[in-house]
Amino acid sequence: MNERKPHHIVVERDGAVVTVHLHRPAVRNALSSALLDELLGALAPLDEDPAVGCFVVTGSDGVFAAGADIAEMADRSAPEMAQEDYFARWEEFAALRTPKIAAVDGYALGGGCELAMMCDIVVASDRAVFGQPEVLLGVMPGIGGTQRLTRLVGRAKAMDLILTGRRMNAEAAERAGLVSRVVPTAELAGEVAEIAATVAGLGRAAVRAAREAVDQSLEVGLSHGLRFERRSFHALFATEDQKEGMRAFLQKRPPTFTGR
Ligand code: CO8
Repeated sequence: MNERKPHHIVVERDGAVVTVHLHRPAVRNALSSALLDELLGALAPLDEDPAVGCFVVTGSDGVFAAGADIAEMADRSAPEMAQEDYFARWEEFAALRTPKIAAVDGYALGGGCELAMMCDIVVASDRAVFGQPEVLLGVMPGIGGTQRLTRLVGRAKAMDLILTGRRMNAEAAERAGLVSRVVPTAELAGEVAEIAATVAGLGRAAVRAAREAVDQSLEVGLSHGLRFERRSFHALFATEDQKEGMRAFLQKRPPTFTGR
């Protein structure tokens, strides 16, 4: 765990919502190993904190992230990359159970696009730009691009984007199913804060179980997925929030969720 104050990210907490700004403006927020260490160092403990209900990941200075750090990788050998299992730890970010919202303004290229896809909800500004340009560097996506993008937008669009390295604007990304909402740039932070506050105000167990079940749909066949969903649904009847949510509805009052 990184004990030093992070300097590649800025972390802010507003009640139950934790926002991480990627902050390496000189290199367009390139995702280095040090940045990943800081991100996991900040978020992993908060993932266990019952008072935290949503993470927001965003960029800074009009850029989300221009991908993995090319300078860090350029001179590595294949054995070094394999030995280190370079960037395997990004899966630890994907596996955080707290819902994650990506607020994407500007470039989300390569690892930046892959990072957005590791989040549960992606909201983009109208000037956001997505792409997997790795082929232009003589490599290929390595943090989930060939897998997640294909599952999210289908083989035709994934192949087109990954084999040409072309960029896709926010509107096209929304049409393709990569992004759930596009808003004017000036409204991005406000819109995301509203979504994050909504998610964070709901029953923690229900929200976590629901996001896990949705992600199961990318992993397993329908009958297994349906069984997984049903078992998770049954288990929520062990929570006080289920009793509160349903009773509040019947008593025609707003629910007060406690996370228990
Ligand atoms: N890594 C390192 N440095 C970067 C990166 C990056 N990804 N992107 C930009 N920079 C640096 C530039 O080198 C430049 O540095 P300097 O000022 O010292 O010259 C500085 O940031 C500013 O960049 P530009 O002048 O290019 O800025 P522009 O605003 O003109 O352009 C772009 C912004 C369009 C984002 C442009 O910088 C760009 O195309 N960047 C590269 C995008 C890219 O190819 N991303 C893919 C990276 S590879 C990847 O993500 C694959 C992951 C696979 C990991 C596999 C692990 C197993």
